[in-house]
Amino acid sequence: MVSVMELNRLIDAASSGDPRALGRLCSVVEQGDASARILAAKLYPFGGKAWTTGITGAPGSGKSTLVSELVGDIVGEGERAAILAIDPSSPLTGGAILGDRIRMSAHSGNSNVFIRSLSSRGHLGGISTATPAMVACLDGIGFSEIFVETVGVGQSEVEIASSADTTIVVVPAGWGDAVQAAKAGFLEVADIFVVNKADRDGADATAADIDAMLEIGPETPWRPPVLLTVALEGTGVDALAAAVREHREFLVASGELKSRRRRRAAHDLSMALRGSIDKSIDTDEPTADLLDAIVTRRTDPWTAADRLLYSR
Ligand SMILES: Nc1nc2c(ncn2[C@@H]2O[C@H](COP(=O)(O)OP(=O)(O)OP(=O)(O)O)[C@@H](O)[C@H]2O)c(=O)[nH]1
Ligand SMILES: [Mg+2]
Repeated sequence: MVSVMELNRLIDAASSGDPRALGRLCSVVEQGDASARILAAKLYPFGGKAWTTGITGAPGSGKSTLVSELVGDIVGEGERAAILAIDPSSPLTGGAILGDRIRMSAHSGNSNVFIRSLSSRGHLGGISTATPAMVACLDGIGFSEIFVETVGVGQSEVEIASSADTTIVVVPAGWGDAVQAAKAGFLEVADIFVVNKADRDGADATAADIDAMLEIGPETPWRPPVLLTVALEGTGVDALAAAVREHREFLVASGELKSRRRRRAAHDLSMALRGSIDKSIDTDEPTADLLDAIVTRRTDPWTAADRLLYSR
């Protein structure tokens, strides 16, 4: 437990740019105990201003390299950006490697970029349960741009889309299997497609493949652009930054942002509910009685769930 006084001190320090205080706040969020609740209640009213960009794609497709380039192009003068890397392929060094890249990247004011890696800890979606809370915390502290990088496996791309305003799907050049893409669910979630490693063979063919898939898909008010980049050299990153801005303008002008944010509220509420329920099943006395009742068939799990939910 972190005392309320200490939380207040950390919030003040983090708001004025102290990265160590911010790191400690993130640890509080990650632990998810009573202090995390207090912190969320304090910061949530100040949020809602940050733009959250999700970057997903196959392992090694160049997501981190791309983000480190993109951050410099998107973040304006005096603004602060945060990068959350969920399950980087190397849990211990992933954040550090990304940090080195950011420092190396010529145009990013590194003191304005905060980087944190997060573990999904076996959560089904592949995205950390702490992610929405972490985004809310950074938003409330005053970060104007938040990037969430996650490896696209199974359901994680769907999850990231629920947490982001703009979702970028990164596909490496030469990745030609259209059916695979459709299966992976990338098509549904992408606001912007990036074919990275365009210095390699097959980039145009991959882009054409994606274009063809979009063509046969349902007509939507926003047609995801398919962009080519060489993240390693920063090529095409300015066009990507422009596309993110354009998508943002589209969401605002069409009113789609409101419905997206509402969907996100529903998603976050559902995650919070599930989190609370899981915790109460682990720890609560009344639940122990219910479990006995289920095992001895005096009740069934569904009736017990209703009782648990509606008796509070
Ligand atoms: N040839 C080439 N290599 C690239 C390009 N972009 C990134 N790479 C390389 O691809 C490798 C993976 O890059 P990362 O940025 O770590 O990829 P990632 O998608 O973040 O990887 P994970 O987080 O492990 O899934 C690194 O060795 C990069 O240097 C590019 O445009 N061209
Ligand atoms: Mg990465």
